[in-house]
Amino acid sequence: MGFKTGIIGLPNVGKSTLFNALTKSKGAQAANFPFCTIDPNIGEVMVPDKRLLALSKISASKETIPTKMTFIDIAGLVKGASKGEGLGNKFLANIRECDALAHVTRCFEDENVTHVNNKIDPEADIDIINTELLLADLESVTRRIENFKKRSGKKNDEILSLTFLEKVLELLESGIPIRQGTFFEEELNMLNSSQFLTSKPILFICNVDENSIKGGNVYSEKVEALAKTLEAPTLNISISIEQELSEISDEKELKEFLFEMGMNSTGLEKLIQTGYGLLGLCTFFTSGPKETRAWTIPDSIFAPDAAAKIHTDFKKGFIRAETVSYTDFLLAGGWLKAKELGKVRSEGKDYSVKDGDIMNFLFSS
Ligand SMILES: Nc1nc2c(ncn2[C@@H]2O[C@H](COP(=O)(O)OP(=O)(O)O)[C@@H](O)[C@H]2O)c(=O)[nH]1
Ligand SMILES: [Mg+2]
Repeated sequence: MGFKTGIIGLPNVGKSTLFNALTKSKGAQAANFPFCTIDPNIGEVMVPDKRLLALSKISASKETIPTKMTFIDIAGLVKGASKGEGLGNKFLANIRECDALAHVTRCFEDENVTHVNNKIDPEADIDIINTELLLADLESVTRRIENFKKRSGKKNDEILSLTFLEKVLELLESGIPIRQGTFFEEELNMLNSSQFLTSKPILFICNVDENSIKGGNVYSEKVEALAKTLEAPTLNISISIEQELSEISDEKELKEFLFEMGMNSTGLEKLIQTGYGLLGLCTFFTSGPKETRAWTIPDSIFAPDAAAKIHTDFKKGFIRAETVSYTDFLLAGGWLKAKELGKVRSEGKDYSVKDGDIMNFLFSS
């Protein structure tokens, strides 16, 4: 499964419609009724990347395989979720499994679509959800601290230190999401294994009316200001337009539609780009006559770890990696010419992979 982004927000803000548009799946029910998505819906989306087709053409590959991102449509959180309101605990458990969160806020007016609190006020909406996530973390950290203290004196196999937990507690008690705390490297490792909700990277999606995709509107401006204080990026997307876009299969028609709407790219592309940046991800490629394929990895990991994405044996028996940059590969017109021109580097275990690298791993089995 690819990197998992959970779509969260209050009921009726457009989460399932967005999910459907993203995955073109009819699975998530889009209906004007809070709680229509009882079970989380999981969908995989191919990551659009223009470089992939160009490489595939050069290598005359039989197959072209994009990398994927996973989206999860999480049912609407309501006030009191941390206390089990609505389907509280279940929603929170679904959020816990995600790598990042896309928080959808309602920034469009439409009297036919009910707002759970009867007022379009995205700041208040965000506050409701943030509070629930903070409360859930607060409860979890308090429980962990209690357990920690109970066990003291006995065999201690805790991965998380008490100092770390108390630091987290202090942040949460001041109403600060964990992601905004400052942590030492050791603590960052603890953070990664602790599965708190407010430590996950988050971006805000302003679901705006179709006239506000470019410039935003009064509501999205408020979200943007609030997101700044939370150090999180925002995206203006018109989900109803995305729904229309998702039904167009002809590429030329899609381009014309985008042009008419004054858009440079679809919301999906914007979401994936921002998600990639937020999560610190990049893409490397493998390319040959059999297939050209894109692989998602965390930014600048070492070559053997990138190799492990393809197969664990590639990492175990890693010898070196023939590596060429995307531009050099393109200019040379393939592996052979790139080698002749001396553009193919032989990289070892300490090489940190760059976005766009084309790699051929040599390994002993
Ligand atoms: N006008 C308008 N309606 C929308 C938009 N996005 C979703 N809706 C409508 O809002 C209602 C709730 O949408 P849904 O995706 O089920 O919301 P969820 O509860 O957040 O999953 C449905 O009737 C949608 O058709 C939008 O961008 N504009
Ligand atoms: Mg829904």
